[in-house]
Amino acid sequence: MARIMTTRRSDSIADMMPEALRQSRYYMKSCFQRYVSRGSRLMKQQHLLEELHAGSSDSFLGHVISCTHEAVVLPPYVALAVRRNPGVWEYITVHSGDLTVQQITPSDYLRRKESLYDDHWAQDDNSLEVNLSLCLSTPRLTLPSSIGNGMHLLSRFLSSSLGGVNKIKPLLDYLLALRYQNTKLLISDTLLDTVGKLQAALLLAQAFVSEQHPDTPFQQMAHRFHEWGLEKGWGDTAGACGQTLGFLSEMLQAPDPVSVDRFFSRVPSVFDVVIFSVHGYFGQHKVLGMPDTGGQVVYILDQVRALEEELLQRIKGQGLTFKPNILVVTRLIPEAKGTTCNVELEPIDKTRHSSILRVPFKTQDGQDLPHWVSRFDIYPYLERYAQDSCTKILHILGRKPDLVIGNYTDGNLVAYLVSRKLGVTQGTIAHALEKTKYEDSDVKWREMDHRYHFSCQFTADMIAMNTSDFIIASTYQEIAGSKDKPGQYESHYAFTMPGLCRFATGISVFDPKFNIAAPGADQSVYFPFTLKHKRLMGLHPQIEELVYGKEENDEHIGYLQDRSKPVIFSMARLDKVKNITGLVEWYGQNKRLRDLANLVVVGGLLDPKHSKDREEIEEINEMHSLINKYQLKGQIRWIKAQTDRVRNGELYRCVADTRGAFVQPALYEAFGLTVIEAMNCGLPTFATNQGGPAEIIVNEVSGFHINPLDGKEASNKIANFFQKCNEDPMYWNRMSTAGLQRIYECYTWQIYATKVLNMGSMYGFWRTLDKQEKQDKQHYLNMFYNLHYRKLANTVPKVGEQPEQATAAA
Ligand code: UDP
Ligand code: LCN
Repeated sequence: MARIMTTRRSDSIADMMPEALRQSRYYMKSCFQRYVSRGSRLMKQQHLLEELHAGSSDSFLGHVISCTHEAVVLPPYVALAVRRNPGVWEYITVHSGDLTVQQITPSDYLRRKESLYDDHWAQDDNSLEVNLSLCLSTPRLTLPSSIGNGMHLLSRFLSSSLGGVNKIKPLLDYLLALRYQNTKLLISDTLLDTVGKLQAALLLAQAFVSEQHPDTPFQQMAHRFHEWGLEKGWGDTAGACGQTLGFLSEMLQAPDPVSVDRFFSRVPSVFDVVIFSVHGYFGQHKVLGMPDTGGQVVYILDQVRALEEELLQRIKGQGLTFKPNILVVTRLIPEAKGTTCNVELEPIDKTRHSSILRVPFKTQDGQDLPHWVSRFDIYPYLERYAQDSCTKILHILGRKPDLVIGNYTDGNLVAYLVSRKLGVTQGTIAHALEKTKYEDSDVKWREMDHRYHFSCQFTADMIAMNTSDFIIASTYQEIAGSKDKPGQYESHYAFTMPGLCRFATGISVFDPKFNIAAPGADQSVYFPFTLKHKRLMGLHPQIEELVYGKEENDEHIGYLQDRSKPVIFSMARLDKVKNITGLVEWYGQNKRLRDLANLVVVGGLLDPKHSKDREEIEEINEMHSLINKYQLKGQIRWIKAQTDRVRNGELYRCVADTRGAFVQPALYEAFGLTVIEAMNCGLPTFATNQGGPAEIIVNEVSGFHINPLDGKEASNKIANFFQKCNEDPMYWNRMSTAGLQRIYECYTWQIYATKVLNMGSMYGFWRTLDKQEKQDKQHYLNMFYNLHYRKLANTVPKVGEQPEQATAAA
């Protein structure tokens, strides 16, 4: 049997194949003959592995197939899409008869794939193919391990590209343009119009501030600064000014990544931020549990608070007195169902300068669209929405925002349109990209389009990802997956929608625009159960009734017979992907677990007649049938979706009081806010190994990973934990503390806000470099928007103009 050949990243599979063939020609031939024996088809990795000869798994062929994501079989050829590392793809064809191997381009591979679905289109030389890897001077990350750390590369790249007096001119131009309304910041555009003059002024000012007491307020030095052509914004004290002046001097003299980083974290360039979360219901009360809302609403409200806090600190530190403004722009829904979603402007709780701005969708005859519209159906409204919201934003802010951030496909498309119109920095957040949620949703787009309009959605995603100056991801896996599974963004590298468009290059995860900034949980709501003085004892009678009451009604069903047992807790929307029914089934089937702990789940509605969401209705019915099937009453309490976050925070803590655990059993979770909420409360947490939680939790250190596809193993893992806690009571405490430690190190909103504002500043400068090339790419994308996307959006029926129907799957 052949050994696995050791491979380096630079080795291509095609180059190594001849040697592998020499080693095991017989096995390879029989394997490829099996692949082609059933005619043309698309084979996924699992099928490829199944048909691999049993003895070949540790051969070179076994290695190649284990890295092959999928294969297009077109006898006598088999085309393989091989992924040997996150983000690194190679496409090859193997002739099943003579075993010749050839490397092919992504475009060739996609054409072959298309021919399985729409041969006519695949053969058409003029079918629409786009290649979005257009900015050739943009540096690229090289190592898969650096993916998601774009700012790091950028500061290195900037430090090398700004070296030398001639090359520093773009930085001078950028500084000359810095202003807030009529106030010029940092340097005067009349006095310091050359690099030499700027350097001289910096030297004078540095010498001057070094003689002052570090606490001397800027106001006392302002007139001297002004004489040298230096304006406000360097710092609030002599000490702070000295540092900023020093960082800039270092950059002008011999830039290095550290001074670049430091300088851009000080530049007064971001004051007003607009965040788009279009589809709604977006509000602060009673909206969680409405169709399409969930983590995104929670995330944005917390994000805004953290950004405002950080902006206030920065502005103060810069010695300025301007007020920041953050606007969350969403849809105004006249039929607001008891929420405030029909209110135009709503201040955001716990902030001083942030508001929700709601702008209505317009019907064809210019009326406000009254109904809620599913996020899958809103494309025809977005362009007009972008125009209308842009007008409102300018009116409210009285100036252009400095940064526009989109959320989800609709928000990102609107962010593209608005930032393009205003010429400001654009940031993108996806939370979840739908393409990876639905298998083969690209090649089978036609089958799903009437329901999901993926033709619009994926096109909009490609436009926004490519126009955006930076992309904020919550985890590495969101960008580039794991060793075995491609990431959400990575799956947009090369894909095709036969009959519509071939994205020969969509987006590369090695682009330095990708950055990981993980969210946190509001620590004033989700704090450790041990902080007795902060605990909300007044809520305990309500929580007691919710969890331990015996009454069964529309709010809760089931009851807990033995309250001495610890509680296994889970909370999520009642979607299939959240797999709450899976957890109930695992629990039902595991007697040991049932003996050790009670189960409390919060989610959805309890009566299928009260729900309008197809998926939720199915899940509600499934919950009832599982409770009956496994006779769970006495051991389970199922509580309907809870919208009071403050009480939910106390609920997590009350579960911790029972020395219980939180379980997040999702089939896939993009990030998983509940995971960090539970960990913030000191509740040991078991979470899915599919998606973000796998990264949040270090398995067996700060919590546990569970495989949602192996309920038996998962439920045994949970049972083992409770058994171990019985044997060693300190074990529970150790896991609780380790979870908290992980949160404080990596998952706080403060860390997030610092990173995001640094991105706003650094990418804001970056977009001014190599302007011509970037503009060319923008023009290409604008044309794509105009000629392609718009046509697609116009074909989507304006369902919002008819009465509301049951929503598509979430
Ligand atoms: N949530 C809630 N009540 C519920 C279910 C969920 O308040 O009945 C909150 C939960 O605390 C979390 C958010 O909704 O803050 C869900 O975010 P997550 O990332 O877990 O999932 P998503 O719904 O975004 O997919
Ligand atoms: C959307 C999701 O599906 C969750 O996984 C995330 O936690 C949430 O947004 C916030 O990012």
